[in-house]
Amino acid sequence: MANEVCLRTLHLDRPWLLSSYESEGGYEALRRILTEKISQEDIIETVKTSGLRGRGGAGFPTGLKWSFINRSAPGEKYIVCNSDEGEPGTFKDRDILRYNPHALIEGMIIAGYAIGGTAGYNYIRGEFWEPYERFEAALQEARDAGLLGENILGSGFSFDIHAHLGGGAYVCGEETALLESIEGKKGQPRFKPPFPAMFGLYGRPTIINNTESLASIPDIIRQGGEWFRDLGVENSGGSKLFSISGNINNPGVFEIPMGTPFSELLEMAGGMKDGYQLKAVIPGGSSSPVLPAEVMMDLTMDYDSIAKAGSMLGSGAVIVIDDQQCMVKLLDRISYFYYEESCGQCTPCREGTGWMHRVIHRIENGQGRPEDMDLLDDVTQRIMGRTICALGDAAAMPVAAFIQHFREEFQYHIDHKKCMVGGR
Ligand code: L3W
Ligand code: SF4
Repeated sequence: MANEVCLRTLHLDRPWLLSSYESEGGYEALRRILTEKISQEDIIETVKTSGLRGRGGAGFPTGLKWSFINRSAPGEKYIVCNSDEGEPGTFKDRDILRYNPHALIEGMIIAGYAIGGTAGYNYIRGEFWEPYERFEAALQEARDAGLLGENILGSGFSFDIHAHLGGGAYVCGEETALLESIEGKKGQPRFKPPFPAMFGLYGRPTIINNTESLASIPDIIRQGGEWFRDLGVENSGGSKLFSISGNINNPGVFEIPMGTPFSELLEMAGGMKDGYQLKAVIPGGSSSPVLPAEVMMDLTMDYDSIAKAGSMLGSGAVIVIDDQQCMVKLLDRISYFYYEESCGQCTPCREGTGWMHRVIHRIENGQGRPEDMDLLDDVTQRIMGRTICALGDAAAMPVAAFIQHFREEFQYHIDHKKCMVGGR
């Protein structure tokens, strides 16, 4: 379909095969680059024009990131793909690996060519057995067809890709922890700067992009930067995968143009389940601030619209919450996740995630104390902006937002030792 980029082979029988991908224009971009000897500058410029922003959560402009690499520096330079999809609510990248792995492979080869790279690594979440096997099989198909490895299509350009199964920790999705993990070390984030573009894998210049970002590259080159940019809206180019879950009839992954109204996405997902009313939405994965229904229903699904409302588009993981849900119980679950996944390297995150979880858990269990709301406010302030990686903020932001928008539910739990919502 016209607007589909990452999922464009999905209508085919066995969409993951090389033959399926090639029937939809696959590897045309790479062939054109190598036969017409398109310059690295031109490729990076096209990616900049496309307005593609990093699909892993931060939304950093992809073309700009590629331009940070010193391409003329001698020695190894790497492309690393982050397929360690672990944010609660996010389940889009695994579908690219399962159903369109060649788009990612072609995107990684083009990225490697554009930065003068010598090899690529795809760090795949440890639990993703089926996606890992699909990706490995696709790598072999590409090698057998002369599209990957030594002297690609006789062009003189050589580039191979290695798949690496992750170690099972959420924090390994943080780009520098991921590099440590590939290097065989404990997956703990590094201080930044230096950014990976200067000091990355094995200390070499490295570009790390999300699976969806890299899988979008072939179509951007094939159909043009303007074509991709114009699918979306200002400051949010292209179409985007949204994984939508929660109290809806038809949870799943939808590829839609940036700027699509949230109300349309909700309709595509079958609307609210069992006739209950929409109460709140977490728009970009569990770390993004929750928004009340009345705010969310007026928003469009793009970076600026969600940011102006005080949240983040993040990785496009939309969690829909109906009016039967207890926000205290939900936050209890979310805060436990970040407490469990903190790597323990810095004190505000290691201690603060435990404090937040214990306080929320006792409120949920009818043992809240009158001072607990102030205590939670205080702890979130002491974490945000004071940690090595974004996990600290990711843990604190939901707590601050749940309290900001649903304070009365927390207060009711403390005052009455029970929930004000019926629950199911
Ligand atoms: C060179 C500079 N490079 C920035 C690069 C940097 C990175 C990218 C963005 O966090 C977010 C987080 C989660 N020279 C540079 C530079 N870069 N300045 O640009 O950097 P940053 O630090 O803004 O973000 P990050 O560390 O990549 C990611 C949020 O995403 N999130 C996470 C979702 C998790 C998943 C998942 O499990 N798949 O998506 C959701 O919202 O909270 O804010 O490459 O090196 N001057
Ligand atoms: Fe580790 Fe948390 Fe510090 Fe990140 S913020 S380095 S996860 S302790």
